[in-house]
Amino acid sequence: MIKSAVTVSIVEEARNGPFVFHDDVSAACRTAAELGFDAIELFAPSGQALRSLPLASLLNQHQLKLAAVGTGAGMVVHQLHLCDRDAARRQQAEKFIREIMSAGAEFQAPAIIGSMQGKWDDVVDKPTAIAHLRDALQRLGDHAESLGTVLLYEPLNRYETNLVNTIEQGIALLKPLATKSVMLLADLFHMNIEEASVAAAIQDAGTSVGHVHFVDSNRQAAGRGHLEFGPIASALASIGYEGYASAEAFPIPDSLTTARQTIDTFRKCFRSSS
Ligand code: LER
Ligand code: MN
Repeated sequence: MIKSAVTVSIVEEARNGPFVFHDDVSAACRTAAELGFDAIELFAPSGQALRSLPLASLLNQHQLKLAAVGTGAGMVVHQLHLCDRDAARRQQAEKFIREIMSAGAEFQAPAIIGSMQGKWDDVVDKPTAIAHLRDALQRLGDHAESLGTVLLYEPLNRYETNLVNTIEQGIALLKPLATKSVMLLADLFHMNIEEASVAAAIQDAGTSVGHVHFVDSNRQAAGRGHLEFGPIASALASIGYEGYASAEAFPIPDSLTTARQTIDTFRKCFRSSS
């Protein structure tokens, strides 16, 4: 059965980012639980910052799981990424990701590689960038396996990366890897920009899909834009997806309305008997 999650960011530099709740993890957990979410997804400044939260007691108190942990603070705060021209910076990026992976794994939560994948440029050409990214994903995938989790790799729309924009390109990126521990994150907002058909792309990805960012065309709560969720829900059912549909959306008009609208649409999509 598909499970629901909602994002919480405690990254100051991402205050205007597409996260439903900001800053107060305790209040976010309380509201998420009251609305009936299964889990939260956390965007934190570092592995250390994750560890310094009273996460075990909050999750336990509210009967929530940790769906996933984001690594994008490495880029947003430190401008680190896996395709940097400087090998030492690439290593720092990988170390930053590993620390978040380890902190998340204590709660069986996978880490997400989104903006940390980086871009190609006039110094690092596209084949070199793809090679750097594949090498890093191989090592990080092995690390995820050793932690008993997976790593989630997220294709992003063309305005955020020039490396991998579609699910099909994501599958091609992961195909040569000698690990099954890297899975795709299907973000419906990015897919709405890049895919000919969001539902068909999910269908084609099949069992490669490990996580879903559940959001509408305008990056607001599912139900506030023009995505057709019926075919998307059917595609997820047909591939046997049983992971999280996690709300990564702007808190427009506010966090509570966004969370409430998300869980309403989630229930219509995944819990209605008709
Ligand atoms: C960035 O646009 C995004 O979708 C995040 O999930 C990546 O970390
Ligand atoms: Mn996303």
